[in-house]
Amino acid sequence: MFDTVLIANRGEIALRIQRACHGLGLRTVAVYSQADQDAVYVRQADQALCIGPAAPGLSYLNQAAILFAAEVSGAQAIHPGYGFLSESAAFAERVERAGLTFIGPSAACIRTMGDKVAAKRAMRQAGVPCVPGPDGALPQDPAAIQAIARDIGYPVIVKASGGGGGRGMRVVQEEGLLLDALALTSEEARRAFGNPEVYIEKFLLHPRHVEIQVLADSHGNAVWLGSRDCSLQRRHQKVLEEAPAPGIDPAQLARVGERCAQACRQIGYCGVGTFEFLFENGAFYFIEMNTRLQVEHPVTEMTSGIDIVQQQIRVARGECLTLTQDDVTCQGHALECRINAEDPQTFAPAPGRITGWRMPGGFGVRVDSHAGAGYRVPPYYDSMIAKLIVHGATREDALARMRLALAEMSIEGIATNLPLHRDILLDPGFSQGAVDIHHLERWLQERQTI
Ligand code: MV4
Repeated sequence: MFDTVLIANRGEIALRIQRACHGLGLRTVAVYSQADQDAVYVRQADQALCIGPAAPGLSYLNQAAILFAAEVSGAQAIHPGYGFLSESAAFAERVERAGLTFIGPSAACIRTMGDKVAAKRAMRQAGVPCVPGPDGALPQDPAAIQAIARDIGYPVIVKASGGGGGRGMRVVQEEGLLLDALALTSEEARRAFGNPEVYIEKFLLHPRHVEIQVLADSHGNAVWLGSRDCSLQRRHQKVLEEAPAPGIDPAQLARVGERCAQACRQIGYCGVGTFEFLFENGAFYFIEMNTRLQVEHPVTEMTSGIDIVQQQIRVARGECLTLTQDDVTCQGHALECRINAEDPQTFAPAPGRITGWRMPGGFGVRVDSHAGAGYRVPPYYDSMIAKLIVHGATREDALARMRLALAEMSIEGIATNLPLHRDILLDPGFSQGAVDIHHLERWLQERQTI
């Protein structure tokens, strides 16, 4: 049991986690780099320790420095947030070995899900529907490999087992290109991830990215908290997310959600997690599981009424889930715009000092941000400076609320993608709902040429 949590992250999520801790009566220890010493969550923490210079490798990724900070501050638990060390099985293991609580699943679960072949095998065994393709090692014999791909049907996609999130993939259109693509992807994967293993799947041409949020305790209980649609992305960076995924039969969603919860029970998963699916022609295909709290968790909080971060901390303390699946309902619709310090045309990062900051508000409007007037956006990290989240009774209500909130919101001194979000909210295609993963890039292309 712990009463002090070290927050091994920065930015909006460090503040979000700190609020959850304080809400539970827990003390917080902020660790920060020299670039973040004036941040609001550092000032509001019960204790704060500098762990190194701005470069992430020397601070937020510096495992020894973070463990030392836990030791000197007396923190008994470490929350990794997202990114940085959140999906490092090695770090989770070191935290456990030091006698501390890693606020996340076991190192073993992180390791299994980090290996995409092992993850797919585990999920298929648990009855989660997967993309067609083998989930074991590929045979040595080139002819046998070609037979597998022929069986799946072209185009196929070659993915690195150590990849994920869009890294280490190659689409293959015809048999003549298969073996070279496998060799190339494997060699790249060996260099990038230290793991040359690759696998083959059917390449889906126009899927949506639909994910399911789960929450599990250490006593074998697990619930799913609804769906999110994250199809609106550019170069594997999500831009706008929503809950629930529009236009999907609730009964079908419930069947898949229950399979996800059952899979958690089967593998002894504890904490929050996300099952990523491709959704095409009315069918779900599992691709990856994220074993961390995600950026877009607030849309699920708004539709479920559940504080996901507090729940995550409570199950890490060994508490039993107090909610059953029947307690979980989805009310209305939520949208989240990721507000980045970047050029709205070129997407180039635009760090610098914020001189003006006016946030929207009112019923059904939420802003998760650590920034404000006078804040200097450092150039060393992710460019996201705020998340604007709205909730409405219907998707149409949420869209209307988001348009007004975006009109109210103003950030001066740096470039942001606010104009991009305002334009997206005027796109009839997006407003209609259920766009595929290529929609945003297609729309940006068309907008360019007009
Ligand atoms: C795919 C796919 C089509 N077919 N797998 C990209 C990120 C990684 N999580 C998996 N990705 C994809 N896997 C099969 N079998 C298309 C993508 C993909 C994608 C997926 C989700 C969100 C955006 C995407 C953008 C391009 C490609």
